[in-house]
Amino acid sequence: DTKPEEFDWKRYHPLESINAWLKKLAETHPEVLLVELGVSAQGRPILGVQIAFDNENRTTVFVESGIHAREWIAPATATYIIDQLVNSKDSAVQALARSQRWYIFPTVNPDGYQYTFKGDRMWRKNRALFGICRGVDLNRNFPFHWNVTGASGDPCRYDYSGPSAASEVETQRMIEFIRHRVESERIRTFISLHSYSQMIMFPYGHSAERVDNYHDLTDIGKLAANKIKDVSGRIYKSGSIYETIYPSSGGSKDWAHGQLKIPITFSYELRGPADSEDLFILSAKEIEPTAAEAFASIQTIVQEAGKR
Ligand code: ING
Ligand code: ZN
Repeated sequence: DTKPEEFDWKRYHPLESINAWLKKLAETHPEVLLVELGVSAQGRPILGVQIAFDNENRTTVFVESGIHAREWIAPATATYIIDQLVNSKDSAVQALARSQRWYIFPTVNPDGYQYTFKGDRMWRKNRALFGICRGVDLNRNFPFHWNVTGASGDPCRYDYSGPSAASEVETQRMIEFIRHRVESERIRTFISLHSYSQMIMFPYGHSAERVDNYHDLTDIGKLAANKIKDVSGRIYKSGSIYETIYPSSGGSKDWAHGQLKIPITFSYELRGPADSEDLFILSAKEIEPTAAEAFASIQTIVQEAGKR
């Protein structure tokens, strides 16, 4: 494990190291508050931070990552974003940090993440037990057009949607947390981080039906993808989940948009390696460039959200 003082973006860190770093950050920065979203099925705390400087007029951005255990670049990117918002010397980043309240949860599926370090590197779901198989795909478990397409009813499959909508404690805690704050703290932007495919996507996943602000989200997605091209030259595709990647239902951002009416909702598919058997295993050398391009484009999204 890595001590908080030695935490970096040159390697992937296990759950305990991430949590220790978050705690230390909260202890040493008055604008950072350690937040426990809840406790996982196996009893692990789901930790994240609130970053909030004094600002009466702010809206709130919610960032979720690690819902899929094996997508290690996602928590690495989330911790990079936290570090930038708190420690960047760039005045534009500082202004952006101050313009919002931020909730960032790097590992919303701590049991699964831990298991990818100690058991199976390619595990995706949580670790809830169903007879001979384990795990619900938490990004198929949200209660909005649950289990209508691109999800399985079989607990042995990688995309098992669960025995019922919001059956999982991790899903339930996220739902409660966001629902309680969506009005009072004006959550306007919701971002989830995944890998791999280089995409920036908005709802819906369950059907080709267009969201009410389809044109805004299309524009913002393109601006965000262009930002990445400027920063690193990488090409990210943008569009709705249904049109861009594959039909799927019960994802967190479909729920955030469709049920809670959070207007600006995007999910990222970050980089995967160009040539590897296992596209979830991205070299640690790519953490910094991947996180930097994602953060630059998230700045674009948040700025654009403020204009609409
Ligand atoms: N891809 C996502 C998945 O859950 C996705 C795509 C994102 C679907 C958001 C629905 C909502 O399958 C990966 N790589 O996990
Ligand atoms: Zn994923």
